[in-house]
Amino acid sequence: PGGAPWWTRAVVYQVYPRSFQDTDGDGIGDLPGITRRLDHLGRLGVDVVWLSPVYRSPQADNGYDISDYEDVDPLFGSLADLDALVAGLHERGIKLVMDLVVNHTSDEHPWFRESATGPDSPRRDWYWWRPARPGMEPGTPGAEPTNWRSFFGGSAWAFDAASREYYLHLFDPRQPDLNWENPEVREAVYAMMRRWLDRGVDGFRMDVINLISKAVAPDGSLPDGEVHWGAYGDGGPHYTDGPRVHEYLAEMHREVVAPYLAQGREVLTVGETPGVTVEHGVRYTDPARREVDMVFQFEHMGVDHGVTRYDPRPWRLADLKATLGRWQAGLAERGWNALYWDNHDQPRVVSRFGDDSPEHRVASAKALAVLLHLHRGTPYLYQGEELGMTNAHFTRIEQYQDVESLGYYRELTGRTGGPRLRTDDEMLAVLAHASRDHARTPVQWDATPAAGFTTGQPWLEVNPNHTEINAGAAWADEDSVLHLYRRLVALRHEIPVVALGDFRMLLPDHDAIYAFTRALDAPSAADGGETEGERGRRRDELLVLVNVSGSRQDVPGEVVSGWEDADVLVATHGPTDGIAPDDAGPGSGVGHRVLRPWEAVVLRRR
Ligand code: ISL
Repeated sequence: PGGAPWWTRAVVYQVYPRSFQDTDGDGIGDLPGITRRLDHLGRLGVDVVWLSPVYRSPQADNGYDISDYEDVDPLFGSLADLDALVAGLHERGIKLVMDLVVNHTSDEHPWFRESATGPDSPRRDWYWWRPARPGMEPGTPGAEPTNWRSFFGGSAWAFDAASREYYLHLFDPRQPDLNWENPEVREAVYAMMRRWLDRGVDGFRMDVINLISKAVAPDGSLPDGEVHWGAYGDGGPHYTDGPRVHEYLAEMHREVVAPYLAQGREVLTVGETPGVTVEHGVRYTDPARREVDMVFQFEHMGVDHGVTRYDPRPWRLADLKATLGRWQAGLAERGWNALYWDNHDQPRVVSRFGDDSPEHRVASAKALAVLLHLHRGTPYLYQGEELGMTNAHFTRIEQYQDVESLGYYRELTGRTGGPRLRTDDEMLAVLAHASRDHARTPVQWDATPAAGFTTGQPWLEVNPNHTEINAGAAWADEDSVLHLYRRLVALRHEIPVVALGDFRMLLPDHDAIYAFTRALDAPSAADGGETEGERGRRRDELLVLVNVSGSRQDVPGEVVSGWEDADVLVATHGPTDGIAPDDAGPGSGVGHRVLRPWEAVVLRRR
């Protein structure tokens, strides 16, 4: 364990600055707001903050459309505010990881502006400009170079009337894709990254980094995708984990990260990789390949919907186990998992896989916290998750702001010219499950009218449940979701088997109990004097039992047998009841076979 990288014992906290803490009353969170709340992060004990984009941006996608990589948007403050945040974090031993959004820029970035001046521009080739489909009139329906749908609905190509060519945008038309085939583009990105590391930041979360290599033919053409629904095709197979992506990431590591590591700097790299397979996940994160430290995969985010998140379906616990288990097994020998439930793109986990009713909200948030944080990998905690914040429960389309939600709303209700696949009401019901805005409502700090987030008008409505669910109340209550998260963070720091133990899934088909073990053969260097043979016998093991349901569950006897004398490391429903049988007194040490609704128990034996 001593030799494992520092980030195997770390917990990362994601800040979405727009919704974290406002200090200037404009209703939008800012950098001084984060600095003001450092005590919250310090008490929680997290090791790293990942900051969603604060660069200059027209904010078409809340900062994921960057017009200047070198500066802070005035909306969030200044470079001096960022330096002050870094200093404040470092004083507390917390690192800062910046969001790196380089699959695309904003259409207002000078690179794109220059590229768009015409086919002769020296930067034309920095982006993906293509003529209309052969034989079709440029700018007419169906004349796009390929049939690809963008991630936000509609075509992935935008027509430029001046040059009568199209440019590729996998996301919004205001987010043109950079052409990584061009070595000048890559050099410009690497130079920018070095400047941030020189400024003192500690690494990067790399936005959609597995989409940067497109399957371009030698003649420059791109292939059509299969049409599964609606008017557009799925280009995914032609740019997800594309032909040169591993080459690019190895180059980036060599050109940017390696020299800083060689100087003794601790740098963290995490790739965001939608659609990634286990096979590629291993390749991205195998330390020997020197690409990135870990990746966010999305399979477990897919168990409750069809092809898009706007096609919700009932989910089964067995599916969640199958996917998380496969990633645990697939990256056991080589590679490393990033673990998460929430981020700024996902609905709130307590509303999604838990139960956000007053009866079960706290218990189910805790159960899901224990479940995830006892897996092997580096856990990521998204702002508000530690409070058990819930979905927004909006009822009108006007309440939504998210560019993706509104894009799908328009496409699926037939407002973009294609078929009408859903009524407005159906679409509202879908958004109530799936919108990215659920994660983006302001952090609930206290019970005052704007939840302590702002003195002004919040950019997105504050959830009315902040009168009950807020940080002030949570810190004051030892039994809160927040205090459990604080405990889970500490366990990862203190107990090597939590960070590094092997993972084994139990009861893969059970539809209510999520159970697994962790095991580590720990060297006992500290007490010294032992022979190699004795060391090998020092096995530290955990049994994790989580009731992912609102009803009592009997734990099959074979699961708890042999754990009769184990210690209780975590018990969400009280210190002893977790293992004691119903008829025994506290601490009787007899294998417990019943889990109460949403109860989670972690046992340890050595
Ligand atoms: O959320 C997803 C699957 O559940 C995917 O749609 C994917 O993660 C997402 O669209 C990619 O996200 C990242 O890049 C986008 C930006 O809008 C997101 O906020 C960012 O996290 C474009 O930069």
